[in-house]
Amino acid sequence: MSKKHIGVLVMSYGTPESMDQIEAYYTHIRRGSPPSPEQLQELVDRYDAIVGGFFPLRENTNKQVAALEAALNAGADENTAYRCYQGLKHASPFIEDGIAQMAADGIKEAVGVVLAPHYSVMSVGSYIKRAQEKADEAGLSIRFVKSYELHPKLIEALTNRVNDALDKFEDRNAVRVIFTAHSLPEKILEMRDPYVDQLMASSKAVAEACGITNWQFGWQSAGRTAVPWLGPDIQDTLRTIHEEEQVKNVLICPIGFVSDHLEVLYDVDIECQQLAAELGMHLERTESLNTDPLYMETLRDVVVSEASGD
Ligand code: FEC
Repeated sequence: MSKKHIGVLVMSYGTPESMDQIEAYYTHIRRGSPPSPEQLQELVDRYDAIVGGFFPLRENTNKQVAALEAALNAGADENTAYRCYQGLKHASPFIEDGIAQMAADGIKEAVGVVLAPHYSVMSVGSYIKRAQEKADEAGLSIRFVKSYELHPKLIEALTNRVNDALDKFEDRNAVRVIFTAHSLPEKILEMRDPYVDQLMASSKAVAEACGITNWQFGWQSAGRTAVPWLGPDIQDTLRTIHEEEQVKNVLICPIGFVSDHLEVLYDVDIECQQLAAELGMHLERTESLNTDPLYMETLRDVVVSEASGD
């Protein structure tokens, strides 16, 4: 009996591959409108500051996709084979390229999953829309995992990360834990978007599993646009808890992200650390999930469950 091949479109934000690709990448994020020379320089400087010409999200996504494919096939029955394809939002191979490659390989049945656990129509929803449109064009049947913010293995992986990071402080009970995620334009609140509730649910589940009550939520990495974004921004939060509550020890857990990349390595590790130093605070960050086996098992479970129509 020949094996049933299931294609898995693993979608992620995407990152440039070299410094000279930053302009095209930024233009894509801005829906085709090129950045000004000043805006471009500012982004180039941020990439330069994190690793100087190396883009960690590329390698992390490659490793996550390879690890997921291995996990899927290790758990599959003898009649099923999974093949993972990358589909990136703002870089090559784009979401549409991943679908086209599946179709070219003769895949008829596929599942799409995003390397971001929380659904918003502006994030995961936009990945799904693009993939569905291309799949319809290619005659491919595809189902999607929409979110997995409370999967027990994801919560366990994050709980381990928070507990490990709390051990870096002298007294874990004297630490304010701040869960963060990428801000989005405030208009999502009028759209009954689940993003905020899902982030709060994950944060609460991790806090409970760690046995901590001294925690709050903060937004990070808001876009540089004229519209209002969800806040308060993490930097304002740090200033407020310093001034109003004299908090000295802070742990940031970027719960909305699953990899080391610009928004973690620059916005938290450089910007927030600089501010914490100015304020005399001890700031730590939880390690990113990257290829944490529990995260890979989470992805495997949600893909298998979607593939089987559960
Ligand atoms: O390391 C890297 O090269 C890429 C890091 C990166 C990740 C990421 C994830 C998310 N974003 C989300 C929403 C928006 C919205 C805008 C926006 C803009 C940028 C810019 C850069 C950038 N994002 Fe991003 N994001 C990353 C990087 N993002 C660079 C452009 C300059 C700037 O504003 O900083 C505003 C543009 C728009 O309207 O589209 C909105 C969300 C996530 C988390 C979910 C996901 O991974 O998809 C939401 C990683």
